[in-house]
Amino acid sequence: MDNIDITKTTQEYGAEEIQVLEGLEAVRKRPGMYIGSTGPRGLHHLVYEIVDNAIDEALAGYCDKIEVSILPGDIIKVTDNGRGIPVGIQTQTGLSAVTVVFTVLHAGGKFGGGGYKVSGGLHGVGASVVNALSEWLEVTVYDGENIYKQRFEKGDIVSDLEIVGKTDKKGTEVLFKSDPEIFKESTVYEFDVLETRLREQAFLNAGIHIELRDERDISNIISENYKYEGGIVSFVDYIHKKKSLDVVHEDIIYFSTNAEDDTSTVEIAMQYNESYNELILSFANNIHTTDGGTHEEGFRRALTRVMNDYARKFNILKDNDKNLSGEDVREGLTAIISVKLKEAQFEGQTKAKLGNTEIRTIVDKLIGEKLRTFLEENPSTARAIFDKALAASRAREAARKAKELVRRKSALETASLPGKLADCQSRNPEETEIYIVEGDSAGGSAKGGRDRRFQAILPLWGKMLNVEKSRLDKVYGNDKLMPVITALGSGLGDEFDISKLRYGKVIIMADADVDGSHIRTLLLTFFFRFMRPLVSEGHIYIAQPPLYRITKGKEHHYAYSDRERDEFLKQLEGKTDIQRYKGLGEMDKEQLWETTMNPETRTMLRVELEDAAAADEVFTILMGDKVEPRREFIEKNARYVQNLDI
Ligand code: TTJ
Repeated sequence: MDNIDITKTTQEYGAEEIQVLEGLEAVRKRPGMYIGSTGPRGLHHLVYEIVDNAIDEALAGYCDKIEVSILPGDIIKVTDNGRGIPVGIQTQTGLSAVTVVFTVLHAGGKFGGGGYKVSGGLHGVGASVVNALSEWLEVTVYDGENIYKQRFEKGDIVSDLEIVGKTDKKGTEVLFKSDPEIFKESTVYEFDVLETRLREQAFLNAGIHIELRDERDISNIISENYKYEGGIVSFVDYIHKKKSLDVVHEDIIYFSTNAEDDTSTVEIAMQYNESYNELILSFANNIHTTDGGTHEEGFRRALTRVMNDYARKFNILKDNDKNLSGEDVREGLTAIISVKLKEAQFEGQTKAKLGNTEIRTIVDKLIGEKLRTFLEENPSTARAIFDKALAASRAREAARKAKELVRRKSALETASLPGKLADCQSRNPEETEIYIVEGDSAGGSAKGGRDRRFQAILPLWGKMLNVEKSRLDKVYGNDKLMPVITALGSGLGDEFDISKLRYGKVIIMADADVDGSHIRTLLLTFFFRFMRPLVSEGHIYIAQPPLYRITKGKEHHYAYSDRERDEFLKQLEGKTDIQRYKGLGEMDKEQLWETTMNPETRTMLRVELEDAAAADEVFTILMGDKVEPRREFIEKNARYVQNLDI
């Protein structure tokens, strides 16, 4: 980020000349390489890239207010009250820093000034990428004297940086329109998506004021403000209030440290709630590290160690008691880990895992020293936390016994695979698939229609389990989930072992109705909580059965949405017959194969971790004990809940 590559810029340009910069051309050719996708995620990413620059200015101590507005036409405006991007001409390039920031890849970062640049979106690619992918972009700099302005189109300079007026203000304003030629799917911004991210940034950078405005409907301008003096402590509090979870102890525990050589800072906030779920959100340089990494590893390791040492020292665990497990001490824990470091290394396919090994030791040491002291100085809080962990430990022991009981029972019944499973012939997970099907009649069609060489069918029956209120011990022995667990073969929770997975693709096939979404939500929540690698490594799919069959004479078509149906109806003039499928059971085996199961012709949705997390959240709110949040959620999400109908 720090070295500005000027080799690809042309040294001279005139106001009228449209300049094509090689670097930015590459961005337009392969946008996905720079922003991940050209779908909605990439579209929103443009905003984060710009905002990150303003956050850096705030972290440097020169700006305390950032405003993000969605204007009519989905034009984005980002303003800060910082020093303003330097307007002076750089000797190396002969260009103003403003121009360099928007036209040279990986510019940004330092133009003198101390501190280190910490923020940067997932891809941390800089403002020039946003410029390249915008139909047009205008930057305005207020330097306390003059107002400077420059305009670009698709990354090309269309006007020089010019003085357009006088001012006594300081700051930077960027206005851009995402290019519909790049974002073919849509250039419409979603307020809620921006809100989540900007609020998160406000939590991670205590005291920064971010305002988000939606001015697209001028008769209904929406404005929200995010400013948290408490930083990540407020983040934990917000999560617990939003999910209306009761807390085990009132005080939110907070630790922070600065590395001796000043190359990194670590902050941790944590609090236990009465649920059975753990939520550890980790960040490196304000980027959500969804795949964890060294900061999370250090935290988990130290937490387990400190809790056990303390429990031994104060005789909470007796001599012949077993140690508390990692799962025990994290049950009901919400923790935010935020590290900021000079040279972050991001690893893995998605670059969402922190790799810096020194961070593991720093976090371990921080928790090792400060949590121990905290527990010793706050005995009543410690008591409450240990009661929770001991209850978790007992439940885990009960789960182990229940599991053994199930094992022994199934050993007696000789066949250990569930009775209703129609297994496939292949034993090679590279090619095998299991369809989890709700309902016996659909199960029948699926069994008849499948390719038995590599497709297995598991019909589900039995009572729905409320996973939200269940620990592992209830899952073992649940008649709806047990067949799924035994069929997949890869275990649960801490013992989950993906190498034992019997099918490479786990496909949920349910009706497009109320019961169908119920079972989908249940299964996704279950996989998310107890078999998370199955989700994160992309093994879970959702089958897409058609909604309609349209027949005209001997010709027939399947439509998977109302829009597709209407298109077919337009195409096929004359007398047509429409059949609406209310459920999978209405399709015969040939139809089910052709439309939904044949790998050559079917479409499936691959579930991403975010989808499963969303299902999990829906579950928490809708199945939890509290009435008020449930009502609120239903009012806010009426459309979604109509389909869900829990
Ligand atoms: C760099 O060091 C000298 C003084 O100015 C510093 C700087 O670049 N500040 C700065 C950049 N403040 N705000 C920005 C900025 C704001 C937005 C909204 C977008 C971009 C690309 C930069």
